[in-house]
Amino acid sequence: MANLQKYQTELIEHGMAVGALKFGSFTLKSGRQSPYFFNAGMLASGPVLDTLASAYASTISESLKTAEQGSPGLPHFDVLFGPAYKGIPFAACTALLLHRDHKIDVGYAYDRKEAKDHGEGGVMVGSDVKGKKVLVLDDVATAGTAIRGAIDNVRKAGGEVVGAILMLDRQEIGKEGGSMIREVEGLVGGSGRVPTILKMKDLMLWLEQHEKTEELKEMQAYWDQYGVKD
Ligand code: OMP
Repeated sequence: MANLQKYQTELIEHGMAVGALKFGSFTLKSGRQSPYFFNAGMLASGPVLDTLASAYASTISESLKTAEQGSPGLPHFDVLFGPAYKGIPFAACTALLLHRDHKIDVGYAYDRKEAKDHGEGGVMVGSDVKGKKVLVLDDVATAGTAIRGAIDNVRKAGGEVVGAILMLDRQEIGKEGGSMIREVEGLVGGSGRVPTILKMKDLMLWLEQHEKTEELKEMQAYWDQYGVKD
C-alpha cells in the first residue's frame, strides 16, 4: 500500500491535535451520519496554518510538475482564488508559500459574500481574475456544492478556471451515484485537474498504521456504504 507524504501525516496529526479532525459520529450537510469530520475553520493558529498552507503549496507544486512531465496534473495558472470566508486566509498563505518555498509566483483573489455598492464595488477582491487562468482553492468537498459555486463565481468575473485544489476529498458517491471529483474535473478541463491534499482513504491508511482499530472499522463501514469505487 502506498505511504503517506510527510505533509499529509502532518496535516492529519496537527488537525487532530487542534480538534479540527475528529472521529466519532457527525451529521453532514447531506444528512449522512459520518464517523469523521474535518472542520477547517479550526485550523486557526500560526503553526497549524503553516502546516495546512505548506500542504496546499506542496500538492500544487507536485501536480504542476506531474503535468510538465506529461501526466495528468495542473496546468500553469496566474491566480489562486479562495472563496469567502475560510478560503481567504488559506489562499493568501498558500500564495505566499508557493513563492517562498517553491518559486512559483501567482496572484491571489477572493470574493465577498455580499456585494459592495461603493468604493471599488463588486464582489471580487485582490488580483484581477478577468482573462486569467485561475486555480480555485477550497477545504472540504463532499457533494461538491461549495466548490462548484466558487468555480461559477470566478467564471462570472471573467476568469478561466483551469483547476481546483482541495484540502480533503471525502470520496463519497453523490446523489446520482457518480464520483464528485470526476464531475468537477470535467468542469475544469479533465483528469488530474483537481488534486487534493487528503482523501478519505488516506485517513484510513493513517488509522491502520496507528492501529486505531475501532475508528478504522467505522470508517470502513461508511466507505462500504458511501465510498466512490473507481
Ligand atoms: P459540499 O459542498 O457538499 O461539497 O460539502 C462541503 C461542506 O461540507 C464544507 O464546506 C462544510 O460545510 C461541510 N463539511 C466539512 O466541513 N467537513 C466534513 O468533514 C464534512 C462536511 C459535510 O457536511 O459534508
